[in-house]
Amino acid sequence: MAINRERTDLKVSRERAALAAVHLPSTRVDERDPLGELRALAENAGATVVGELIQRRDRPEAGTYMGSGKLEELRRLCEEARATLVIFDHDLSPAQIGNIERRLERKVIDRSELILDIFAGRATTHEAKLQVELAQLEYTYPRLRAMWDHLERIVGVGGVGGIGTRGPGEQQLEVDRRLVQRRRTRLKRELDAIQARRARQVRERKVDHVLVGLVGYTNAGKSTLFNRLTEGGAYADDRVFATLMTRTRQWGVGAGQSVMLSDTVGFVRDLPHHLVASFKATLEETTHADLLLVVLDVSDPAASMQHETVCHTLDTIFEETARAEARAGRSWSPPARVTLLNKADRLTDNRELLMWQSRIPGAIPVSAVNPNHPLAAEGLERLTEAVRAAAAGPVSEVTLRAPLSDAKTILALESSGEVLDRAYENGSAVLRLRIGGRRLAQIRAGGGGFEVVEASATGAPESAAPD
Ligand SMILES: Nc1nc2c(ncn2[C@@H]2O[C@H](COP(=O)(O)OP(=O)(O)OP(=O)(O)O)[C@@H](O)[C@H]2O)c(=O)[nH]1
Ligand SMILES: [Mg+2]
Repeated sequence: MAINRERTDLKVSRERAALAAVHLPSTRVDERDPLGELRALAENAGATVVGELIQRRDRPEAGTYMGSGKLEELRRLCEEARATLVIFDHDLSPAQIGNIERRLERKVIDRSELILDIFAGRATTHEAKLQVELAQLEYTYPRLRAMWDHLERIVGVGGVGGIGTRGPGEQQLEVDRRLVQRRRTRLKRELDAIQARRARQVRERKVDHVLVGLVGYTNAGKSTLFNRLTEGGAYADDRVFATLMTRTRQWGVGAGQSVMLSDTVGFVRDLPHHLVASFKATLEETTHADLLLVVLDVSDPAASMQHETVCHTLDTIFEETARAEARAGRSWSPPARVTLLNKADRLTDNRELLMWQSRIPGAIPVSAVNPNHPLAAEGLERLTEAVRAAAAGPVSEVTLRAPLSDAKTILALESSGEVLDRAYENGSAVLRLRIGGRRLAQIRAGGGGFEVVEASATGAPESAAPD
């Protein structure tokens, strides 16, 4: 990409960073450690945090967000701590960044730029890299003009000199703008193709698989749970955003049933809307899921805020999906949710768990690293049980006839449902069963040759009918 200027080099690694925040009355943070999340993000991006400063205000200062006296204090702090970079815990307009940089005489980035930098460092697949590049372009592009004005004033234009109203900066801006537009169009087209392919794959997979998604705040323990449940190899690490792309693996939930479990990218507070859009493909599978496991780190002091962020983001995505599906004339209903109270092993007693369970009915305490911990005991069994029930679909009573020669089908039927009656006639087994509709459809899709003799008064399970 041929856009080269200092402001677009927003790499955070190896910088000495000072953290700054303005807290407005509406700001929601963990009071015990208000800069904890930003610190974790900065460190994950590779910076060394050398100083922190917070200002409380009723409203932001128009030009600089932070008040002028506090900015002076921040400048002194940066000098003493030899900070090379200042990271603000909220988003700033390009003009505000320009003004603050001039006051502090060092590079200033905002929360979105930091998150983009982390995403860029973690993206490993082709799709993830394209998404990051697109998100960076979309965030940077509207800022170009303001950045150029700013740069011309503080550094001149890279050796060319920036005098006059239509200086080289202005021409360069035009070139950049066209380059950015063209690149953006190309990226979008390529991503659309990848996403259409993915949507097709998801629909195909859905025919004979139950899809279960792990979602939750970054660092909640999704990948650790994913690994434990699937014995798969997803990357788990104490770094935020360790997982940038969805991974899917088969998870055997007992009684001959399995579901497809997906690990997803973690949520963060205040993810800017265009970023949500850019990363929606990563969350796309969650809208097709039959069931979502919402993983919550109950040992985190900010658990409440994290839970709200996750629920709010999911609701937003699902509202958009519902509208889009309705426009396309397809019927769609959002996946059911089960909340997992993870890292229960870190709690000292069950008071917090009880609080969460009264707040979220059906929430299950678990521990991904220590499943037998007393506060999480049997959590994973309860989870597996709940998933198996959801996977089997609504239970009803049916009478089925299957040839005795098809032992595999008979075994699958008997182990998946509750046998109420069993009879043998003319080389066939006639079974009266209570069984989940989806499970029945699955056995049929797996080649099971049986015929439905009689369905209960509520009718045959709908999804048992061949598609
Ligand atoms: N004590 C304890 N630590 C856990 C538990 N589950 C996960 N962890 C730790 O929490 C950290 C984050 O776990 P991950 O599984 O990478 O979290 P994630 O939700 O996948 O994070 P992102 O991919 O960044 O969204 C790791 O250091 C895990 O070892 C748990 O039940 N108990
Ligand atoms: Mg992960």
